[in-house]
Amino acid sequence: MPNHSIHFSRAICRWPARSVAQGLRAVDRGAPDPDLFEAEHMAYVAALRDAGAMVTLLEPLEEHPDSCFIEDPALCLKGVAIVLRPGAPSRAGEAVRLKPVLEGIFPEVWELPGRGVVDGGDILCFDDDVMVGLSARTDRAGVDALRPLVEALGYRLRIVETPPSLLHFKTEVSLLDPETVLASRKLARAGCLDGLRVIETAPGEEAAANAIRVNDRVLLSAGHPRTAGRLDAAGYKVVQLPMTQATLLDGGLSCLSLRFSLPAPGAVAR
Ligand code: CIR
Repeated sequence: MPNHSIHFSRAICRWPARSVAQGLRAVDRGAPDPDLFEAEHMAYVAALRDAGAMVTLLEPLEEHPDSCFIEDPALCLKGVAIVLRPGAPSRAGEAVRLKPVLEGIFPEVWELPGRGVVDGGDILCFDDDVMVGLSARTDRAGVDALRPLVEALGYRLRIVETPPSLLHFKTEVSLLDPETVLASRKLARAGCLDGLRVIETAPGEEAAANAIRVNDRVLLSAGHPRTAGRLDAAGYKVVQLPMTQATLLDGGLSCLSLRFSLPAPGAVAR
């Protein structure tokens, strides 16, 4: 189905644990406030529902402070959920807890073989291509193990280098439509987006690049008015959401959900 990289009928989110205040961060700019985190997360879930996705909201996992960043332990493609191996040791258990949930939703659940690591935050999916950024959380062994799985689903896999200053590849790039990405100038100039139409975030608004296209709209983190203006001028319907608390943990819009569609029962998705 064309445009399946931007059309989603379902999403899975995980309610932030109270322990989210102890979540990982590269630079400590203060701990997130669990109450405010919850409020922002509720607005995010509501926005996914408004966009037409049926959201499955999972219980919080107190023993995993970063577990609301549910994009990292799995990859959902064409009716298959692939359980990944997150690169941060403290997050390994998230994949273990997520697997049975995915088995209850997806007709097929696969596991990343081997010992390499891959975070979903490093995977940018197009209609026919999957771009994976090597990073501190995603290593060559992990991508080598992932490649045959995504190729079996009909995708080409392309490896790119995530600039070392970024946690994940998608920290500063997101899909706007199957030919267009929103990216920071740093990523746009790194060469890995050559061949794509790129809309750059406005200077000083790099965090806006962690956005998500969901059906007819782009969900964008609030407080980036010039980037919102650029998207608006390019014809995208923009919905702005507060992300002040996830940002304190190096997170953003894409990491807070797994977005996918399921084949109709009995249909072959690929
Ligand atoms: C972490 O460092 O793993 C979390 N504090 C943030 C994860 C953000 N995930 C993402 O961008 N995909």
